[in-house]
Amino acid sequence: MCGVIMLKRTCYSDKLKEGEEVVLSGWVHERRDLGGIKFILLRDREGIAQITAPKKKVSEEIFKLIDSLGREWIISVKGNVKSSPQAPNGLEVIPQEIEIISTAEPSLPLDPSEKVDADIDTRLDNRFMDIRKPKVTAIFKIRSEILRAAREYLLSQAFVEIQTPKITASGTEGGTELFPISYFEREAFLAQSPQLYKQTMMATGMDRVFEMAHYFRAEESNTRRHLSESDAIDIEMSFIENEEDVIYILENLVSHILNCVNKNKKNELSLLGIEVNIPSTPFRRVNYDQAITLLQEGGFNVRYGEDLGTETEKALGNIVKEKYGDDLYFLTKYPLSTKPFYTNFDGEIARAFDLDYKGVEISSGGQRIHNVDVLKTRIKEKGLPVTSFEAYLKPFRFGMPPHGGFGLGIDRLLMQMLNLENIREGVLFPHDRRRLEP
Ligand code: AMO
Repeated sequence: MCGVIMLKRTCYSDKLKEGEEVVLSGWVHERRDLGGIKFILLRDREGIAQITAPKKKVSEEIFKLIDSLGREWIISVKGNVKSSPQAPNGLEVIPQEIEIISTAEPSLPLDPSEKVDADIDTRLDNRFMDIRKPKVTAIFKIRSEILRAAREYLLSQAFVEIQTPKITASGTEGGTELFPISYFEREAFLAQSPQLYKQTMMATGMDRVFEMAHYFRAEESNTRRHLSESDAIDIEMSFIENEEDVIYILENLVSHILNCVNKNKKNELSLLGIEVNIPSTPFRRVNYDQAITLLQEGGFNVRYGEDLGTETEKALGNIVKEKYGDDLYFLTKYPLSTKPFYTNFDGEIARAFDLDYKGVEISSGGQRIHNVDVLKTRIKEKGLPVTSFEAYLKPFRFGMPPHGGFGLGIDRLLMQMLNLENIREGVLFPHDRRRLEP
């Protein structure tokens, strides 16, 4: 009868123990027929198990049923675990019962056994099947560990997890990359970042907050590191002396994340052939002037006052790696003109920073302006309408402590940690200018 499972899974494929009776459930990864002996490679979330059916040891019914199985059918297998030096992990299952749970059409949209490569568009068009590949599953298990480790660290530092609206009345990060939506009789926007809300939280006395945030940005260009929807770990903290207090949290957060991934996701890293270099803290600081000098000395045509573009960032990453051996470094003391209106400053220098990982910006943050008059002036100087920031400005009039924070892009951190060619590889269902489905 449809929907009733007779054999209930007892364990995943990585938990087999010799002599035990088990039920495994998963996808038919491969099937081999050597005449007197048949094999099924059964894949589940944790790996691949070999089901071995010697004609002499299994029932005739099972021996025949194996012939009918197609690739990517879902089956459950009840059987005994035996040692077998040729099998994965040295163990195999001799089947007593096999239940067919679901069939699959014979012509697969891509090859989940990873023998035939597919281009990124084919992979993303068929993401449900792409994620069946053990290496792709490994990426998302590592992603989950990043989030777990981040929460662990931030909670240990007295941060409180919050959630803020994703439909907003105004932009925060420059106004050019907003998605307008129709909101009853008014125009509204999808949130580019929790920036204004997390700052508002500093006026509530909550002191230290973080959000696993979702950003919406109408990125015009179709690059390997930009998405229309992305995720970030956003924090905001009060009573700071300057941006160094924020940098301290960020470097220790990233260091904790890398350590946890290294310790807790060994199998996934080894499947992907990745070794994560654990940086020592404090991370290197490269100030903006030094960065420009290093780039100019390296023959790059950059001028003081410019924000660094993708190519110059990458070049700087190579220079820093070569000169100092560092993958992770802060870029500090940017010219104020390159930073958003809420950034605090000393003269023309912003109290802001970026964190770069192997030549890609993975985070930016800084100390914010907490004086309401200065803030209004900066909004005007940036050519933004003060009227649309009234709700944001109000808390600044009734007791706002000095504060700062950062946004750490999870997709970019994962991409750089695992040397992924494209940010989309580390996102379940990436959306960009061209892609809205799946
Ligand atoms: P920023 O705009 O630099 O700063 O964003 C912070 C980090 O988020 C990631 N990121 C993205 N990742 C993929 N695709 C995108 N389109 C995208 N946009 C941003 C990057 C980036 O470093 N409010 C500030 C943060 C703060 O100061 O607290 C902000 O949003 O890794």
